[in-house]
Amino acid sequence: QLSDQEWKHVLDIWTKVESKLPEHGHEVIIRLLQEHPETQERFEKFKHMKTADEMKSSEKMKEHGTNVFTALGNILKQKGNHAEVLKPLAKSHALEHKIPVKYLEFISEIIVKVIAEKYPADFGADSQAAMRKALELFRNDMASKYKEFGYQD
Ligand code: BLA
Repeated sequence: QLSDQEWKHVLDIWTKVESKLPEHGHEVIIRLLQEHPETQERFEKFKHMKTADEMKSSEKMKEHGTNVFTALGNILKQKGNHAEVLKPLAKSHALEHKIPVKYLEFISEIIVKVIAEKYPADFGADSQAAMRKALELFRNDMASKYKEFGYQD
């Protein structure tokens, strides 16, 4: 779990992220698929795309990035009490999309990197560490729900 100070770091930087949430979400998805091409195979609607330019001009991908960052923001705002919000997400990711925890690690690293590039002055070492901790908590709780749903990655 995170301290009050750590949650404050997480939610303060998230306020900045929300000023351009669709753009930042879109960029994270593009970087995930570019840096870890195996993740692209999980997306029926994106797996045919060949170039980063194609991804950049895709409104559908921007929409997915928006959904992802909106969901993540809703989770972070629960400050750890996210069981209810996580359950349907863990269910779809375990049974429908089949997303290994390793891929959640990939996207977590990219989220921290992209935020650090966009907001260097507001996302110092303490804030980065707090965000990493929040994303780790999210992943751990996803992983235990995966087990409940019988998904072993
Ligand atoms: C779909 N992913 C979704 C949806 C949400 C998220 C809200 C739509 C609703 C649903 O199907 O449950 C949420 N996705 C997230 C969050 C993160 C994220 C919170 O990436 C990260 C913090 N999902 C993953 C990862 C992959 C992934 C790492 O967490 C990629 C390998 C894939 N999510 C994925 C796929 C869909 C999806 C394939 C279905 C997309 C579609 O066809 O519409």
